[in-house]
Amino acid sequence: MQRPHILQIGPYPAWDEEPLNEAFEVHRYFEASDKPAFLAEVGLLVRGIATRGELGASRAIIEACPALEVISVYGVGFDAVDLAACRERGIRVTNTPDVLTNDVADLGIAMMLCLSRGMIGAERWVRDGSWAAKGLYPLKRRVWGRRAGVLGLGRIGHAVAQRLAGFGMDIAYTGPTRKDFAGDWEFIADPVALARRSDFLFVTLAASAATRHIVNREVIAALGEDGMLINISRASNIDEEALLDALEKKRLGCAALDVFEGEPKLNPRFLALDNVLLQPHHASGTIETRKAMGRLVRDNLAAHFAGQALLTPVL
Ligand code: 8YV
Repeated sequence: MQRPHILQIGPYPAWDEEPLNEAFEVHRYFEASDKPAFLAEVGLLVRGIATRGELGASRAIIEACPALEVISVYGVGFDAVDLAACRERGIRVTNTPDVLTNDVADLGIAMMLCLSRGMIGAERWVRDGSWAAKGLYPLKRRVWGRRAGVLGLGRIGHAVAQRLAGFGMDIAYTGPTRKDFAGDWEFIADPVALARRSDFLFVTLAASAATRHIVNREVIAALGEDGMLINISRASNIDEEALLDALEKKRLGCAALDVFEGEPKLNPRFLALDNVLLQPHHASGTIETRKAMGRLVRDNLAAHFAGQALLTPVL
C-alpha cells in the first residue's frame, strides 16, 4: 500500500525518525537549503505535516500543500500553526497534551528554586575557589511559605500549583473563570492584582492572539523589585521589551525564562543580566516525555490516515 506523504518541519530524536520513516513517505523540510523550491517539488504530494510546538506551520507552507489533510504537532502549544488557514480548508490539527504536563511543571519549580536560592552562582562559588577564599556564599531568598501566582490554571498551571502547595505556598491564580478544583487557592481575575500579591508569578497559559503581552509593563511593575517572573509557556505572553527594561533597571527582582522571542536566538540584552535564569526551551525535554510525545504525533497521523478518530485533536 502507498504510504502517505508527510512534510517534516523539524528534526526529532532518532527513536522517532525510524518509525516515522517506516510508516510514511517523509519529506524533510528542515534539511532543504532552498525551501520554496523544495515545497514546489513535494508540496503537491503532501497529505500530512509533522511539526514541533515552536515551529508550527505557516500559511505559506500550508498553501504550498493543496492536498494537506492533517497537521500533527509535537508539543502542547499550537500557536505557531496558522489555525485560520487550517479552518479555511478543513485541515485537522493535533497536539501532545497531558504527556508533558508534569515535566513542564517540574522545570518551572526547579527554575524557581534555582534562581531564588542562587544555585548557579553557588556552583561557581565552589568551583572557582571563592568558598575557600572568601567564605560563606551570600544569603538568598526563601521559597517555602511565600506567595505564588499562577497565570493560567490549565493542565500545566494546575500541576505547578499542586507542587507549590507542597512547599506550603500561599497560592492565587487567574484565568477566564474560577476553577472548582482549585479549593482554597484564591481566584484573582486581574493579572495586575495577581502580580501585586505574588512573590513568584508563573506564566502557564496557552499562547494565542488574545494572550499576547498579557504580562505587560503594569503586571511587571506590580510584581515589583522583590518579585520573580517564571515563564514556561510562550515568549509572546510577555512584553519582552518591558521585561528587559524592568530587569535592567532592577524594577523587577528577577526572571526565570524557558522561552524567548526569536528563539533560539535571543535578545543579547538578556545575556548581560545577572538577575535572570536562561533555559533553552526544554521544559518538556526528558527522554520519557519526548518518547511519549513522538508516539502521540505518529499515532495521531496513523489514526487520521486509517479513518479513525484523532487521539488529541485541536481542530
Ligand atoms: C517542545 C513545546 O519544547 O509543548 C510545547 O508546546 O513547545 C514543547 O514541548 C517542543 O515542541 C519541542 O520541540
